[in-house]
Amino acid sequence: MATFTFQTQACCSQTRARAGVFSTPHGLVETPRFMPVGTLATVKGVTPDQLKATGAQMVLANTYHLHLQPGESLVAKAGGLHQFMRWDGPMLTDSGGFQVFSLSQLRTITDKGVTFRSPRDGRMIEITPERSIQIQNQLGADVIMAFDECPPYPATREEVEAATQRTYRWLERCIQAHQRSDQALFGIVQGGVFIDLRQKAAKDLVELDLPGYAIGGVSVGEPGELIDEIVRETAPFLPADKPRYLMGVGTYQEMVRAIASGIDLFDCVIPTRLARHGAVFVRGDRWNIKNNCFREDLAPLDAECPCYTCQNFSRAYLGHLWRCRELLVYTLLSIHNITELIRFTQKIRESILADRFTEEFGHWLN
Ligand code: PRF
Ligand code: ZN
Repeated sequence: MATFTFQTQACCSQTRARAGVFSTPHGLVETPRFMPVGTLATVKGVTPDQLKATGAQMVLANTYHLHLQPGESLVAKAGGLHQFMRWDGPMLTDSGGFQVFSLSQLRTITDKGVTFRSPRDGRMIEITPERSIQIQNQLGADVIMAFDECPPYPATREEVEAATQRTYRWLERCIQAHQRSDQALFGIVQGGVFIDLRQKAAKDLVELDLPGYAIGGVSVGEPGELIDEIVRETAPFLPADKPRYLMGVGTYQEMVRAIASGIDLFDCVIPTRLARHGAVFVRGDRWNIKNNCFREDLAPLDAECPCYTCQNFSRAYLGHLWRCRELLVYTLLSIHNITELIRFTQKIRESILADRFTEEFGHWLN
């Protein structure tokens, strides 16, 4: 079954960075690459056509949110997630485990699964590994994620070890429950900040020979240096011929450093969330469009940015829309921010292909 393949096109001669192509039933993903998040089957404020123009290839959605509303049965009835939201490119769904832990109250975790109170209507909901896979099979994304337990930070070694072992037992059940060969099930490495637990988890996962692997449980409040160390010490244990995905990470610096350790895929809500607060990424920096210094500034956000926003509108116009609370500003800032983060990973990709990664991006690594 060669529905999913990952081919390495180039490896950096000085770091573990690599450029590759991940092939899915809905098209190719050129790596390294940032994936925009469309939690509720929409990347907030952006139409699919606009999303395509940002350079987005794979887009993420969330099992937890879509199960709560509108429910996987409706999505399946509509023809699956691709058809429902009209995104014809590659898609990935997260399993819901992490979202239950971070978003719901009154949750109880047992070996069986997780029970929590719906924030919508207060009824009790149970998600087990089998249920998560069943829901993801119904949603129909190209890549589906294992149901995992992401321990908080800080947590004791005993707590993290128990969560990591449970995540492994859950993964075995996910593999058993998975029904569709046109969907790739990725395993998730947990292990908190304990490097030996991470490495053991990675080795155990690799034996299951999955089509891709993720590193989860990072960027949950630990210092940035720990994220770098966890990724640096874990990624080498994951197979070179499968994609590696660092979950929930998407700042410039974290991405460059993780790419240098061999990570291929990233996702983060940051471009759209910041846009809703008026914040924009401009060439490695973060500005706010509300700032008075932009009031009469007729330049685009970034003269070198190819996005629709920068090709058509000035900082003064965007600031004007913001001050008038015009809805269009969310769309325009989101388009720019998504384009910017994807373009950043795309430029890194090109530098790896030319073996110029450390020359061009080395200043991010120290
Ligand atoms: N597990 C899952 N999704 C995630 C995470 C995780 O650990 C994270 C942690 N950064 C983000 N999204 N399933
Ligand atoms: Zn732009």
